[in-house]
Amino acid sequence: MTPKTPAEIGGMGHSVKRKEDPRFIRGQGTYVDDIVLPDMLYLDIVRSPYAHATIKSIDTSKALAIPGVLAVITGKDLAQYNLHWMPTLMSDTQMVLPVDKVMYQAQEVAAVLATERYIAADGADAVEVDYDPLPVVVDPKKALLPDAPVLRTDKPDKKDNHIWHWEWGDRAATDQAFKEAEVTVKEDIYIPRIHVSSIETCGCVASFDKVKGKLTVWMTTQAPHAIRTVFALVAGHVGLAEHKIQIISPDIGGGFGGKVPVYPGYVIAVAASVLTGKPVKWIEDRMENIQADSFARDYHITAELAGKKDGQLTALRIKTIADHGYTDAAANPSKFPAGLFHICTGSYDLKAAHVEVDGVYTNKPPGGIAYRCSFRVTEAVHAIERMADLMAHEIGMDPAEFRIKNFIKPEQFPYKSALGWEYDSGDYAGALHKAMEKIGYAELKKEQAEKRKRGELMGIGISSFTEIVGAGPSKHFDILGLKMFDSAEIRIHPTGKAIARFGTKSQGQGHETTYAQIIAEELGIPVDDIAVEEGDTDTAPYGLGTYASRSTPTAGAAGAVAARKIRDKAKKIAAYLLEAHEDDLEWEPGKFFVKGSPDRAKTIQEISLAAYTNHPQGMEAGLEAVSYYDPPNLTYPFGSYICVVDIDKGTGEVKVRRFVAVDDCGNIINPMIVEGQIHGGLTMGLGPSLYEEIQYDESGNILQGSFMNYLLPTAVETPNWETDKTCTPSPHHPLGAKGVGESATVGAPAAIVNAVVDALWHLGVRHIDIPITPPKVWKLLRENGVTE
Ligand code: MCN
Ligand code: CUM
Repeated sequence: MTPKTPAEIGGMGHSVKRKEDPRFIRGQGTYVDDIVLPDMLYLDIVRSPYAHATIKSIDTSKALAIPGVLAVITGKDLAQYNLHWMPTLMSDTQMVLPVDKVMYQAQEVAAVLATERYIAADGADAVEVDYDPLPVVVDPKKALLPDAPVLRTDKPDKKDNHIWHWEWGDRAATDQAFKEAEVTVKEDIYIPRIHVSSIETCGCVASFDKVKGKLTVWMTTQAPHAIRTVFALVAGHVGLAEHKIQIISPDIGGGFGGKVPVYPGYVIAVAASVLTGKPVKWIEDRMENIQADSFARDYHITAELAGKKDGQLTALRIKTIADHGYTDAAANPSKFPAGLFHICTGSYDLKAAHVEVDGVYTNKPPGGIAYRCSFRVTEAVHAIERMADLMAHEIGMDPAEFRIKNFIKPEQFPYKSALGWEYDSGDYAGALHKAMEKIGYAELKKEQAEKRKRGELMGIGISSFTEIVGAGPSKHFDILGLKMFDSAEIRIHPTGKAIARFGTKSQGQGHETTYAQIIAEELGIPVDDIAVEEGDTDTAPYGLGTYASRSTPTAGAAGAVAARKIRDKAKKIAAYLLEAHEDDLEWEPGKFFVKGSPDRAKTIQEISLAAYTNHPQGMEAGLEAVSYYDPPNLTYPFGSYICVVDIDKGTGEVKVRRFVAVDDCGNIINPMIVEGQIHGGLTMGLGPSLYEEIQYDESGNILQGSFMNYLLPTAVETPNWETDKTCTPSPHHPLGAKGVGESATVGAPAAIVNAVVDALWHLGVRHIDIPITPPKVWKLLRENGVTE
């Protein structure tokens, strides 16, 4: 797309350098832990060594004897104010601090308040808790057995560990299609628990001003307004009304979905500040972050695909057990307990589909956050892209040809999927062809055939994913009743400079730059003249926050709509100044001019000044607008990824030799930022594919509780990503843009697994669960006599 604005204005399509970077690269960002207030106290948390145990007693005397320790807060203290439990995003309940039992290892048990951070930590070590261990349930399938101990004894009516059953689609039509199928394939696919490892851990500074009765909380949250409302609803009975609560998300060092939930530490810090009248800081350390914060995925999927011998797919059937840990704290739109998992028909034109998911309690920390994926889409994409590959291999058809045969065709858009989604636009074959050309697919196939003769293990894997982002149309999507719109508010100052505030909150995505570009595009005001703010609930308009790659589809659209309202008013002012009729004016970036006489023009800066100094009589002064944008549909970005792997026969190590990613997110605001999003996203797709997994032993002990064994890819493991794009605008978004922040993380794992299985198919290998670690592959090679 050629930009419509010149580089000095920097509207859409310009790779404007990020306005936020000068402060970040100089170490001048303001993160929560940078906030220091006078008389600030520090909180540290006592955590449970047991995954399931009764608390017999808590002895705080030794802790309280330490000079500087001011208080030890327990569940019983919070229970006096009915703050020992809190609601989760899925209307379940979660302990802030336990009164009688703990439900997972590293759960919060008590909190120590002290004058200094290290004194608080010493205090936490000195708290003595007497536990009585209870039987532990870690396997969700065992949790469903009739003799399994019931975990949620706090719910008097709960007689098992089953949380909910959810199903979608046409069961009868799907069963019928399977009966009539010429070929079917079936596979168990486990998508393990993983952990968001943002550079900055979670934390807050809570400051309650007893005189003003106002609570200010700086916190690492992706959704400040929603948090404010939830705080007001939960703590209204202790006098915290919504206008007396200010949530500020300052700079955030990565969110990736892990900073959507409310963690107990936030609530305890707020309670401590309200009780003491002093500011209280709580910052997780790295181990607490990895062991106790909410986790992603943990989906036990059984998928079946039906089709004809010629490769035509007909139907998909999926059953899933979702391990939620001890509470359902998943970050999903309220009406969808399994998120948008029913995007699992993917990029294919299927006649019928049916999907079932059962949520289960186990003795683990809460699961169900999204790990750079809008609500279970990675799980869905992984399932369909694995199954498509399995089917192609099964019938002996090239996986690329197989996909092209089954893709939804460009002329079928808007396309209604078998599970009810209306895909907005796409050209799936276009993206796959581009990827095949870029990687040299045909030559790679030849190379693979030759290598196979020599006994070398090389695989080629494709993933042609469809993402679903931008929740959302508020008729379907809400979180605890809050409709999922988003907002923008723009004010133009008399000198033609602007401030714009949004209801979302960047965690590294570059909104200060890209939102300014959207306004520059619409009003012709240079990017440098537009200040963008987010994350302060006292100043920003109400919005639902940044996750699910929704900022561009929702708040970005709101920015364009608000800017257009301003342009409409600017046109009236220009007509007045130019003594012309409005209908005779034309717009080009940055000015209105009289049709046919380009010299008779007024720049947006001149118009801005006139809005405060010389506006028409009867018109309100000023130049500003607000938009609360409720998207008519979601956006459906897509892409085709091709991965080439070589497998070391001696060690089982998988090496990603090449990875080509062709993405399509419609019209692009900032190509450099989008490329950065894709690079980061691909690396976050690589991690879980080859390295990352959180496991528990039978007693509920976490096995990957630190970066010693929870492995993240570094620059050494990360291949050279080769990226490219196609552009299929969204027909309903004001700028034709789709979200992109999560596409690569969602799409990449299946390409990697498909490549590994492709390398090993001739040995009889049909599937490998991620992460594909060297021991897993080595075992397969050994079983097949390839290695000793
Ligand atoms: N963009 C663009 N043109 C498009 C689409 C997007 O220029 N057609 C730009 C946007 O303007 C924005 C960025 O790309 O600057 C991402 O936009 P979008 O896809 O709308 O996603 P969000 O801004 O809502 O970001 C959320 C998404 C999610 S959900 C996760 S998880 C994730 C991700 O972004 N977390 C991140 N990328 C991240 N990047 C960083 N650095 N840190 C995180 O925590
Ligand atoms: Cu999906 S993790 Mo992001 O939605 O913040």
